[in-house]
Amino acid sequence: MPESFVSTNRSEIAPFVGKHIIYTYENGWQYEVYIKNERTIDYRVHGGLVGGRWVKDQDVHIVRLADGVVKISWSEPTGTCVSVAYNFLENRAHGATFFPRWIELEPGKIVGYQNDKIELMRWHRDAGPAYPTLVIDEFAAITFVEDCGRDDENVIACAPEALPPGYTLRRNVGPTGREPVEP
Ligand code: FER
Repeated sequence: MPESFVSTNRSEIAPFVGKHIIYTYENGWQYEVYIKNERTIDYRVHGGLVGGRWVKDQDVHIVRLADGVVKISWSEPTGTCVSVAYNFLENRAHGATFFPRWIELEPGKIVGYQNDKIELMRWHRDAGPAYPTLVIDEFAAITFVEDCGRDDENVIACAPEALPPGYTLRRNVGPTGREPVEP
């Protein structure tokens, strides 16, 4: 393994593996994430700078911070780095995303299905410009949560625009985030 995952503790993060969530940042950017296993997420971007982007099999580091609170961090083939803390007790999240300058200049280059163009992404990453880094630091409200179990390739399996209308509007979290989630 090229990276160390020394913080990974399988039993501590077991409650989070399989979670599938939809959340919207206060700046309006909307994301959907499936925690596929202890090392991997799949995700789609439904709105914002890179709406239409979707990614499977992103290697991540997952750590438990407290009961119901998990932090997931990763570095992408584009050079973007992300660290997001999800609080499932209050259904809130906080993400810090560090975008290279080339993505801020031309966000369209990373839209679409990344897995078909990993080498191109690495090429852009190395071509840059990398700096100055664009830091996006935002809170988000989680509006949908379900448990899909581990390693299910069908949870995130198509482009955001191929989903049925209203897909991201289904919500099972109340307005304060603290109401019980429907079974
Ligand atoms: C998130 C914030 C940013 C997230 C993904 C990103 C999966 C990735 C951004 C990018 O690659 O452009 O909460 O969740």
